[in-house]
Amino acid sequence: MGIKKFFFGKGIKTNSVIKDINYSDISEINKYLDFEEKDSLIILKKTLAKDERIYGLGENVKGINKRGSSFKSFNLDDPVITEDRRNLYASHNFLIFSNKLSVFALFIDTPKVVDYDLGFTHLDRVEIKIENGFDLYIIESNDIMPELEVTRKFREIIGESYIAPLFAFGVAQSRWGYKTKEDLLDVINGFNDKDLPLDMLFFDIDCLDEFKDFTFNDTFYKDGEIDLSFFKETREKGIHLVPIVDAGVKVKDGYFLYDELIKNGGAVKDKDGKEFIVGVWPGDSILPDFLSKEGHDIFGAGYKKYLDLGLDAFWNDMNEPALFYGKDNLLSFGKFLKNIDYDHFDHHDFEHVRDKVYEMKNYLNDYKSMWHKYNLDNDDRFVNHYDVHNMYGYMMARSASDYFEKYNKDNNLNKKYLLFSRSSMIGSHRYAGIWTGDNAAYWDHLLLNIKMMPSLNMCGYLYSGADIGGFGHNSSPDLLLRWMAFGIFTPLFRNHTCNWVRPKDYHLMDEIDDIRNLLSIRYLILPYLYSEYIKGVYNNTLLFTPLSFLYPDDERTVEIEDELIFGSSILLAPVYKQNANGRMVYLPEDAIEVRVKSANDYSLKKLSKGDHYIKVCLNEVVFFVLQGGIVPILDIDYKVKNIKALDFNKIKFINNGYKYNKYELFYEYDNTVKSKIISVK
Ligand code: MIG
Repeated sequence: MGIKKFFFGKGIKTNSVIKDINYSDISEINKYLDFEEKDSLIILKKTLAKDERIYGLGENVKGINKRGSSFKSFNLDDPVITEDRRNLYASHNFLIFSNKLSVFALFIDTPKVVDYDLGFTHLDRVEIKIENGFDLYIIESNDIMPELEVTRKFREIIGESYIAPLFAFGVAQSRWGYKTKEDLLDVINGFNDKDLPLDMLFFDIDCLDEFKDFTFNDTFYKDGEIDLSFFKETREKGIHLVPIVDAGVKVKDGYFLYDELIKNGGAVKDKDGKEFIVGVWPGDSILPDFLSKEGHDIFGAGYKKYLDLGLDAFWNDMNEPALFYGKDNLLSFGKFLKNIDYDHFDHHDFEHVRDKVYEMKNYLNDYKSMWHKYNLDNDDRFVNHYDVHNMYGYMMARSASDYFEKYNKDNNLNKKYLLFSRSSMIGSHRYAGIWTGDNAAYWDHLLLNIKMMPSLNMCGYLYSGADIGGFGHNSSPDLLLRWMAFGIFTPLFRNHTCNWVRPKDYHLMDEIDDIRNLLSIRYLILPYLYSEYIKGVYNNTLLFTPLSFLYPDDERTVEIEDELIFGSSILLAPVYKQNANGRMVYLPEDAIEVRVKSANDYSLKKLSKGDHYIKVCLNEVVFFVLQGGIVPILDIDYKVKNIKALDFNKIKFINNGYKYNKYELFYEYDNTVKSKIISVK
């Protein structure tokens, strides 16, 4: 099988890997790595060859090749995503070392902190520090495409990736700032007036009642009852409403979720067994203990409120978990403020206050003061939060997913649900997709989105995407259009914006014709996208593959990080620079350039292997179909007369063997939907 597992002390059960593999003798590790034990740490060491590249690590900044940087696994809510950030919202401890003579992959199976120095301190040296108590997997390959092979083997042992329903590949509009039912109706009507298609409309925390999970504020009520007609009519228009579900649960007697969690001991506790109170959006809150059977069951069942209304799509937020404050810490800060001698308030006092305020958020000592009862398919066992930190969002997704299964069973349904999360750890890829958190309206973050996709795929996250146009900061129309032109290819294609920046909802933009045409291109590519996605899930392949993985003999491809192979037949080379009218594209083989202006306006052109300057207007999408490639496109007469532009029921995806083969497609249309095929012989 080419997979070896090594024991480094009894760790915490993560269920990241679902295949049983016997331990190898520790001496066998020397072929790949040196290691040293120091205090409570294991330090893995490796010398890097001159040509060695390091791939993987899922959700992180920097390139596809991670060499030369340092990273850390510790899920963190921090929206300031700069080049030097070492950890984002997720921890994906899978990495590939690749040089001419050897390729192997590592997976460090732990929910604890991992510290990576990948040629950062010394250009040719790797040091990985891991808290003792974990399993280490080493995966080898002798294949001619070794990076793909080790990824495939890894994905085989961590289990099949989450499969999102077809509608989750539609057009998604979101903004933090929609507050009322009327706000949502404005968006729906706005899209309708502008002839824009809309498949999913997200709502954020302000639509909830006091930021409480599984509630609505009173604008969603009519005569004291929830306004069922609103939900019914939205669904009849083909729009799926997608509520946010935060991790923190408001402390409030009489709130069903709070009461149930308290009554059954399903919340995270302090060392004395009392609920640990934190501050998040609802103010004082408890954190469900998703590692406990009680927390898992109670929180999962909370979704019933939404499922009963016919809702079938959700996003999980604040599940690193994010802490604005720990209550005890806040109170002692209050005391400290009270005792200040304000008549002699000097710069020391000022700095003290400033630092205190700053460190209150996501305070390490708070994480270390929280306790879980890990009794979910495990021995009844109390574990400190710090030791399981990176599992929190993963287990939140599992609690929802397990409940969806139960709900289906109880109600004799066979529904697929959309679920994606901000925080994640390998294992959660079986239950949910992810989005990449609070990016900003930076051109650099568009490039980061492009580079991050293959790394996410390697770690099992196929249903994923970034906030199109950027979440934070004011976006500009050109950035939005360029970002859309890439986002059209990502499974989650969601325009989402922060509440205190200028709105960029599609229907509010002046460039409405361009936006409409770009959205239609999403539908044009959708059968291909979904087919390739399903193939990726069943074959453990990538939806976005670095060129170097597929053209190992072409030295040029090693340094190309702004082009990707999308599915098995398409090369993408998005424009990600402001004021650029196009870009240089390297084609590793002859290809057909497909230039698309809208779903029914495109042209084809033959191009030969090599470098080309490709012009791309702001309102078009250009992609390249490779040799032997076959790309089905929807041949729709794209006049969006009503808001439901595409009837997803008319596209059926068939299981035709799930064998990796460029020519196999996974869809079929009923005869009212026409399709065309672009193929390259
Ligand atoms: O502290 O719910 O990443 O998508 O709009 C911010 C409000 C909380 C962070 C999410 C973002 C969402 C926002 N949330």
